[in-house]
Amino acid sequence: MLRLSIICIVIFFYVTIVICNVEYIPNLDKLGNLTIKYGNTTEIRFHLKDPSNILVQSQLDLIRLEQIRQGALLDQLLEKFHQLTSLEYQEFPGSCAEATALNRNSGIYQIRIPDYSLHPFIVSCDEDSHGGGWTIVLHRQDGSVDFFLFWKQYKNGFGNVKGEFFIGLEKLYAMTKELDQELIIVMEDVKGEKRYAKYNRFAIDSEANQYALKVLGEYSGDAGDSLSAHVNHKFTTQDRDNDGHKDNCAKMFTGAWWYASCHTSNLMGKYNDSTFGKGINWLAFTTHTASLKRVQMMIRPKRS
Ligand SMILES: [Ca+2]
Repeated sequence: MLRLSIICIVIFFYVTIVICNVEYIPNLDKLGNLTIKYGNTTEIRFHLKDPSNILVQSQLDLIRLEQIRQGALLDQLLEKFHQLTSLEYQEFPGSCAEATALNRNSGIYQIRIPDYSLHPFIVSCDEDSHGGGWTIVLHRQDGSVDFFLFWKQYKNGFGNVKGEFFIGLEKLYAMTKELDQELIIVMEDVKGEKRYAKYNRFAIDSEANQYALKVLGEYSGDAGDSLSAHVNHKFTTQDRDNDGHKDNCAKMFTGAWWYASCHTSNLMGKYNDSTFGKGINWLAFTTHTASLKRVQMMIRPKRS
């Protein structure tokens, strides 16, 4: 119909122009406006209201709707992509028990504690002692790392995860806050005798409460209980005195610990020092005048 109208109009003007012998220039734009010029000055415009215009319009509307739908789909895909590539949505085990669940091998793993950070951190896992699944939080074995350090180091952790290290109070707080944990301390004295002390619950408080030793469960083992005397005591370092003694126990005994006034255990004491109370002591096993050759303090989510 549109074409027919255009043809009729063009024929009409062609005949008129041939008869009248004048020049013309016809032009049809996309909106259906037909413009015809006579010579240089006269111009006539037509708007072709044809049902086919409505058809074109509806087709344009469909295309626009499809563009909106595809735009929304693209937004969804982009959001999914950002999720998959952001740390927040990546999968990491939350403990050594999870990390080693399949291969059951001791070693270095990455775990993430969301309460601590979205970024994972590396830990040393022990699958060989007392049923495995242990995250090592403290390891002493050769005196290669100086443990007579300050609050900041004890808060953040220090040392070498493949050698001697302390995991850090902030991580320890997050780990023991997130899940009920049990604690084991495995020790070896200078003669090579091995003993352990196990507690069926363990949790420390936040920095606001000086990382106090908040929860310590029932003891079992063969090393004797030399930690219960420290329950409810805050952590003390040489630069942060939170203990019950008039002086600073960390300074007096070259370590850092949940000192009362002062200690029945001193696992951050000076390596290989047999001076009274200054070495790596576990009173019920070493007394105050012998230092452990090797000690590992480890936690794992409590098994029901
Ligand atoms: Ca004090």
